[in-house]
Order: sequence, then C-alpha cells, then structure tokens
Amino acid sequence: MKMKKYTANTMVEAMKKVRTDFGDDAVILSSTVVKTKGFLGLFQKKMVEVVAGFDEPTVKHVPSAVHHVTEHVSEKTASLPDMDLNKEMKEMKRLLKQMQQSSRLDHYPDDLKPLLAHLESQELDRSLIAQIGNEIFARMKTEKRDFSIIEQIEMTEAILREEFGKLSFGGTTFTKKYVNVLGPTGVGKTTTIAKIAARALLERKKKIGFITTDTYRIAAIEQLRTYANLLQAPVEVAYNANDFQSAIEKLEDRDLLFIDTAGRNYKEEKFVRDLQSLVDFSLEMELYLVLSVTSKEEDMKAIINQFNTLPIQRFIFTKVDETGSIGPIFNLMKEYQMGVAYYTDGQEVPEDLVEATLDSLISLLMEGVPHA
Ligand SMILES: Nc1nc2c(ncn2[C@@H]2O[C@H](COP(=O)(O)OP(=O)(O)O)[C@@H](O)[C@H]2O)c(=O)[nH]1
Ligand SMILES: [Mg+2]
Repeated sequence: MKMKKYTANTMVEAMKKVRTDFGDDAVILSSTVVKTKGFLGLFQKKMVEVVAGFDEPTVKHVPSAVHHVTEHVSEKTASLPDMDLNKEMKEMKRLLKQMQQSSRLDHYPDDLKPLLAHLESQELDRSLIAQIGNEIFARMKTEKRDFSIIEQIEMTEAILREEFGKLSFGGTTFTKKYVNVLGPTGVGKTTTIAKIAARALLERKKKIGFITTDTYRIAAIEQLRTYANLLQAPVEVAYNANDFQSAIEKLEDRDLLFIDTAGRNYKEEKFVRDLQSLVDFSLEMELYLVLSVTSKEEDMKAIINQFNTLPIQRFIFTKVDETGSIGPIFNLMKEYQMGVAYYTDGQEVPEDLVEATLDSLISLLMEGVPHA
C-alpha cells in the first residue's frame, strides 16, 4: 500500500488532494485535527491532517483507480462554491462511509477484505459480517495459511447454513386450504399471489379460488379479477367479516383459496386490527408477510413489529430484481427467526417467482463476490 500524509485547512480540501493523487479508491487511514505552531501560542491555526493509502492493483478485480489519478487539481470547484456544496456534502458522506468501512475491516488480513467488502455492499448486518470475518480469520490463524476466495466463499456459505439452517424455508405445502398474503401497499402482494396460484393450478392441477379483502380501490379488485379470469378461477370480494364467511362457503369445493389483502399503512396499528376483524385467522392457513427488498430495513422492521400478533409463518421478499442488496433478507431472518417462503424477481406472472431455499438465498447474497 502506498501512503501519504496531507495537511489542509479543511477536511474537504484534504479529501480533494487525496482524490487528485489516489483517485476514488483511496482509503483514509487516519484523520486528525492539528494545530500549527504559531508564535507564543498565538496565531495558532487548526489544520486537518489526513493519512491516505492506496492499494496498487495486484489482481484483476481491484478497481483500476489508476485512471482517476490526474496530475493537476481541478480549479472549477473553487470558483463555484454554492453549486458545489451539495456535491461536497455527498463526497463527505461517501468518504465518511469509506473511513468507517476501512476501519471496520482494518483488523482483517487483506486477503479477506474483498469478501467482507462484498458483504458490506450487500448491506449484511455488521454483526453477521464480524461473525463471518472472525471465524475465517481464526481458521487462517490455526491453519497458518491464507484461504483462496473460493475457500472463503465456501466457509461463508457453511457459516450461513449453520446460522439459518433451523429456520423453515419453502412455499405452500398444499396441506392447508388457505394461503394468505399480508403486507404494505405496492410491495407486490396481488402479483405474487397470482403467481403462486398459477403455479398451483398449472403444476399441481389444484382447483383454486380467490378471496380479496382489498376493497379500497376498484382497480385492486379488477387487477385480481384479471388474473383470476386468465386462470379461470372464481373470485369473491369480502367487504366485511360476513362476506368473508360466505365467500368461504361459496368456494368450499376449491382445493386452495388464495386470500389477497389490502395494502394499508400498517405502521398504523388500527389497520392491523381492521384486518383481524375481517379475515378469520383461525383457519388452517399459510400466512406470509410480503416485503419488498427495495424498502428500507428500518421500515420493514416497523411493519413486521405491527404484525407480531398474527401467526405469520414466513416472509416473501419481492423485487429482488430491483436491488443489489440482499443482506436485509438475512438481517430480518436473524432478528425475527423466521424463514422465507418465496422471493420474486420480476413482474411476469407466473414466471418471476422462486420458491426459496436457504441455499438459493445464500447464492443470491454471494453473487458477484470478486474472484481473484
Ligand atoms: N420489478 C418487480 N416488480 C414487481 C415485482 N412484484 C410485483 N411487482 C410490481 O409492483 C407493483 C405493485 O404490485 P401489486 O401486486 O399490485 O402490489 P400490492 O399493492 O402489494 O398488491 C406492480 O407494478 C407489480 O408488477 C417484482 O418481483 N419485481
Ligand atoms: Mg394488491
């Protein structure tokens, strides 16, 4: 690693110098505020001292930071201070993140860093990353050798299998008559239930039917009707608990009944209570909570907490195609000790539905680990 010390009036200024010399891939090793000498303690000035480092590319996957290295400092930035403020804030944030990241991974050997950095970019929880990093590092020490990236990946997979192996995975078992999806607005509940129902019909030759309690929007009923018509399956609309009971009776001859529910702002407890008064959760039912992986993890947690009075069995994660970060799936599985039934990776019905296994989720997480 090449290292260099910079002194500047402000952090932003120091960072500019670092980037000019090292490009975007520079790592900030330390930063301190220092005081210049001054005369008898007077005229002292605060300066920022930054030590930056840059790994010279030794293997293919290391980003080619050489491209960013330029000989001269851009002068535009100095003449347009207002417009650059936003840009500089962003830059500061990025560098701060990089500083935190590099210091978090600092105590691991360089060989292990690409893997751990990959897990960080997947937004896997820090405690899980530490668990993986520490375990592999410990084995490196006992076996007194480095592990290839392939070996590291295998070890990571084994650790995750051990950690999550006791949770339950996989979709409907066809042993219960009712399949019910819950979750916030727009995550893909209706689309997903149509996918599951279509699979049950096409692959298992089940007699299927739908009940929807999503009566807040006409379009929502129409959307489900469209899918049901394609599958030549009956739909009943339930506006209240009585409707729900009579729908069940009307659709008695069906092997499987798929219940679609309204997406409401389930951060409000009232909507959860409304739902409980409408749907009979005491029925023999597969109950799934649908969440989109494009949502913020904190928001997902708030929703899960609202639903904690209902006997939810597994998660369904949608929109896997729209994000590069699969880590939150693992974070939530760990926090709530609940497995995954399905994940979805596109809008096509019924194609874009995958019945989840722990191994399939682990593969998603490990996709794109840089191979040396
Ligand atoms: N990209 C992508 N879009 C999806 C996926 N699942 C659902 N959608 C889209 O998300 C939007 C909302 O879906 P919908 O089923 O109506 O959500 P609901 O409000 O939870 O019932 C629609 O445009 C769907 O096509 C997915 O896995 N990937
Ligand atoms: Mg819907």
